[in-house]
Amino acid sequence: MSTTEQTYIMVKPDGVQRGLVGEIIARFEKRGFKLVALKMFTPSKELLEKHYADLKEKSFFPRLVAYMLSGPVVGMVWEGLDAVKTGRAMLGATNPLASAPGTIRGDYALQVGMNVCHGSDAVETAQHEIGLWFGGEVNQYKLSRQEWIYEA
Ligand code: IDP
Ligand code: MG
Repeated sequence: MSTTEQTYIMVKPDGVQRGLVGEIIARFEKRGFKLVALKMFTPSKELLEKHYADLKEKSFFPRLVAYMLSGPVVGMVWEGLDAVKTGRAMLGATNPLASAPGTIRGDYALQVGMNVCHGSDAVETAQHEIGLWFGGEVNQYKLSRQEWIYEA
């Protein structure tokens, strides 16, 4: 667990269409995480197949790729203490119906095939995904509010 851990968070096409980009960014900002990369993408099928390579044998894989191709997505990298696990907790469960209120999916989604937002599931996965989407290029800067978020 480190204060410079990074996670890849991506607002999916339904989240973009439903006007949830600002809301999702605001939640990570307010929690205390530092934004180090942000971009809207219209991803290729090949990129999505790489991003979801671990799921390619699943019956829902073609539908998942079609869903992710249905509009632009907004990818971002957030940095901070335990960012990967905390990001997943903020997202909620994969199935929105099993997500607690107060989580992103628990507040804004109902079905697993339309669950608004992606978050990396492990530190190594996050690094792999940041490589895929941003070529590993993230910004380095000091966040002035950091001393009001982390103990000395
Ligand atoms: P995660 O997004 O919570 O990490 P994964 O198991 O990695 O969940 O699945 C990736 C995405 O694939 C999910 O967010 C969801 O959009 C979709 N998905 C997962 N399971 C199903 C399913 O059973 N039916 C349809 N889509 C699914
Ligand atoms: Mg996953």
